[in-house]
Amino acid sequence: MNQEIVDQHGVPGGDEGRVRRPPRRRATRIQMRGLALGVASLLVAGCLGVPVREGRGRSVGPGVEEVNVEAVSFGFVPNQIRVRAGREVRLRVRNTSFVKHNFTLLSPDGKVVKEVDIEGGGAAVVSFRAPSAGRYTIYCDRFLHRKMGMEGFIEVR
Ligand SMILES: [Cu+2]
Repeated sequence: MNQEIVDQHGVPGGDEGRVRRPPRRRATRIQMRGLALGVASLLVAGCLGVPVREGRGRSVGPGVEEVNVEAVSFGFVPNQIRVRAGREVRLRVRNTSFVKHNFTLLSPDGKVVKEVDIEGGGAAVVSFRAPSAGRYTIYCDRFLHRKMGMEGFIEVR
């Protein structure tokens, strides 16, 4: 009630904050709508997280390749990893965010090879043997994380 009177009559010396409130609300609503549309289109495109970041296994011993992977909200860095076939691949995954993430590795035929939860600030070593060429999938299985960008692949060749 009090606010309406101030708005209608523009009482001098009235509460400035109250007088200006309606336009500010409208602006916020428009911004929110823009944000929602942006998020929706990114979800459709499936690329709300980090951009493409390429990585390569580096040799750390006979037949062993290692890759450092960072789990962030929401993505893996790198998220397109290349390793050589016939090696043991060691992924050192560090979760540098404050929330729990997960690292799931699927073989080229879609079977779960490894699956591990990593607490915020934690780390895990995910090792697997990649006998032949093919594309392995990596993603985080936490609710909606994959949709928000936590996915990528490991190309064995
Ligand atoms: Cu996650």
